[in-house]
Amino acid sequence: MPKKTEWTPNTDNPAFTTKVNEGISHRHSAKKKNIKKSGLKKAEFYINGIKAGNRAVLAQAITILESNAEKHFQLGQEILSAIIQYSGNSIRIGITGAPGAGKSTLIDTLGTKLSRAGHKVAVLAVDPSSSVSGGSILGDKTRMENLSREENAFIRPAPSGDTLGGVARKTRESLIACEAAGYDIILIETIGVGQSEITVRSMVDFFLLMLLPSEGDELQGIKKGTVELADAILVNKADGDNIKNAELTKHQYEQAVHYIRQATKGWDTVVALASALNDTGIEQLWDIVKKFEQNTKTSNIFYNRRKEQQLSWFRSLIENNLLDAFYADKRIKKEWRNWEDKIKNNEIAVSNAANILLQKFLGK
Ligand SMILES: Nc1nc2c(ncn2[C@@H]2O[C@H](COP(=O)(O)OP(=O)(O)OP(=O)(O)O)[C@@H](O)[C@H]2O)c(=O)[nH]1
Ligand SMILES: [Mg+2]
Repeated sequence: MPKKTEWTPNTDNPAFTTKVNEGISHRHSAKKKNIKKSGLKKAEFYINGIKAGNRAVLAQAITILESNAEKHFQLGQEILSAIIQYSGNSIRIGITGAPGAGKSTLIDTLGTKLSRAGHKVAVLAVDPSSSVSGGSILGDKTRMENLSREENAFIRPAPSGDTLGGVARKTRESLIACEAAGYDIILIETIGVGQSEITVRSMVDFFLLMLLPSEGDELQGIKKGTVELADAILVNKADGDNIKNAELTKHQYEQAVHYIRQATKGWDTVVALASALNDTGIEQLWDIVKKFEQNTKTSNIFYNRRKEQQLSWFRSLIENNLLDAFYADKRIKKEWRNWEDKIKNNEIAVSNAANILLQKFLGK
């Protein structure tokens, strides 16, 4: 059982309008946990609930989408097929940065402002470490006290107990469900380790990299590749004694971005300062996002990127499913050892063995 987040009350409290649902940590566990209580309903129930913007039903639907059980998969696909036409009407923003850079604090401050301004804000998380630890790190550490009390907000911790590929599928499908429920701003938090930032970049319109103020001129443990994914770089914690270093860091990155490829054609990466804690620079950050949206919509890059993202998702699903099917194939499983031995002993050319097995799989 995942640890309770620090900010959730011990007892049900109507003041907390956003309930954090547990992720699913094991195969089929959805059946045992969240879903069983209320029993599975027909697809109509979830479809209507989502269309009506019912947060509790949205959360249940996402639990179904996150489940790996076959019967949930069928139900999930039925729900998705019906709501997909209502999705897409949002700006999708990815936020990455080193642990402790202030991503959650920024989401709390920015999200609260946007909710109060009448937007519907959904927060999702992609946490690659969850597949290793079995627990949702972002979920446990999520401390969005203010945003969690907003009626216009929906916060969902990272799905756990899966590969990054699995987490990515679930996040994409959750995103569609949130949009269909009327959320017009989607914020996706991810720790900038491994491949997760590339995965998140592939599902968002705007990508933000958060940095800490630093004295050195080194690129603070962030891979150069990550800087190249960013539409904006925010040096956070520009407050108190940090202000000078924050300005220094901003200057260094302003120089650095001249030498890297634009993450989005026609848009120069912006470097800005903020204090998520003290709420400075947050409105300016939102202005940058709005300007980006306007520019890329005018140039059609916004829409073209989304189409391209859909297609690459499609391709990666086909590739992953083919791989899974291949390794799950009974005939292949039975002979696998044998072929491995032959290859190790140089009894057959690797390409020949691969070819024979593939032909077998394809039933030729
Ligand atoms: N001084 C200062 N502290 C901040 C600011 N933003 C966040 N913090 C603090 O930095 C710590 C980490 O903040 P989080 O928002 O949890 O950082 P995070 O990037 O989400 O961290 P992970 O999810 O663990 O990767 C907390 O103690 C925050 O209160 C800021 O603008 N100024
Ligand atoms: Mg966080």
